[in-house]
Amino acid sequence: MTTPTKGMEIRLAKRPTGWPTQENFEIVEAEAPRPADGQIVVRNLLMSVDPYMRGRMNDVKSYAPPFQIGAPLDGGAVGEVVESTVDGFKPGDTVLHSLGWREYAVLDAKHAVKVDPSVAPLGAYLGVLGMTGLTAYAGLLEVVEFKPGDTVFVSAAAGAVGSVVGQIAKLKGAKRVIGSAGSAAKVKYLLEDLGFDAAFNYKDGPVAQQLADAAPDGIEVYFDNVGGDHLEAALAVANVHARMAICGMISLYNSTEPSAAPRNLAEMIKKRITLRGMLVRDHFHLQERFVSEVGGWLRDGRLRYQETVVDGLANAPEAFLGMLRGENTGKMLVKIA
Ligand code: NAP
Ligand code: FER
Repeated sequence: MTTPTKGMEIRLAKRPTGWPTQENFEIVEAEAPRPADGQIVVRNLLMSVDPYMRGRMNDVKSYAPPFQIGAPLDGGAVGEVVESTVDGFKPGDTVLHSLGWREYAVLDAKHAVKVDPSVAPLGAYLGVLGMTGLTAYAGLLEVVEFKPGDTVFVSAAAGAVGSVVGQIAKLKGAKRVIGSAGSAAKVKYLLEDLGFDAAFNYKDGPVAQQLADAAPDGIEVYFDNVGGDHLEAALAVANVHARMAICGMISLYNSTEPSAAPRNLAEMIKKRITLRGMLVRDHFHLQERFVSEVGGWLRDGRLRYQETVVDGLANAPEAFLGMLRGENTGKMLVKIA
């Protein structure tokens, strides 16, 4: 294929306050730069939309730099190499990289990882066998040091991270796995397809009451994807020496007011609870073990995953907003080509 000179890209048009809308994005046809020495040109096929991207729309210093107004957004993507100046990468190779939100990416080959589309479908490299899967694996095994016999509660349980957390906990001998999610269909999915022992729709009533009903003997582990009232409820039902992975707090990402909950952090003292914040980047040393173990469960059909795929780069903002609203089950992806 000849290298195109133009491609569509999604740029940040203006920064949101509260919930973002389509107005915060613009789709533009851009001139594709020529690859310099050491670079490759990639035709993107599939990209990820992730909760952390909401934080990057704000102009604040964090673990990832803010997106710049007038510049394309970026994030995980897989695509096909169409031009290469580098030994070891050739047209036709499939690569994982971090320049999504555009049709064509030009990047240093050292920032691309070759993946094999015959080993796993492309979406798996962005989800269950990629960043969100590793987050689940590392959070459960390294951050809260899961032990067989633990009762585990996970929030956003039908999402990319949560669905893997719950299944790994079951596979590794949890006494009981409890999930919360935002719809009856997701609750059914957790119970009937993913093997959770209990699940509830957090929109049906106070989380504290629903969790107390689902965890009559308390919990040893909470994997927090949501924060706020979910964290408060987990602290309330926690057993002595409970451990909590603070992975995400999506209930706060679009709020303009600080959250009132959790109002019961003093439970930490009474019960000697450990709360540990985590970033997946600190756990890349687990990559090989993770791919081997989770890959094995996938092959054996013991671990399942779902994806929600939105078609077309132009619909990427809508996919991102939909993910924030809970329209995904499993990993939310955008098919670019
Ligand atoms: P995801 O769970 O696949 O998608 C986000 C989900 O969050 C939505 O589907 C929605 O499901 C739920 N949600 C949205 N607003 C909510 C609210 N107010 N209360 C409760 N649930 C809400 O996304 P993911 O990529 O797997 O990420 C899950 C969490 O992990 C996020 O907090 C993310 O920031 C975090 N994360 C952290 C790391 C790290 O290194 N620390 C890495 C990856 C992800 P419902 O229908 O259930 O509401
Ligand atoms: C998320 C996805 C990734 C997130 C954090 C990360 C808190 C962190 C990645 C890293 O280690 O850089 O949704 O939310």
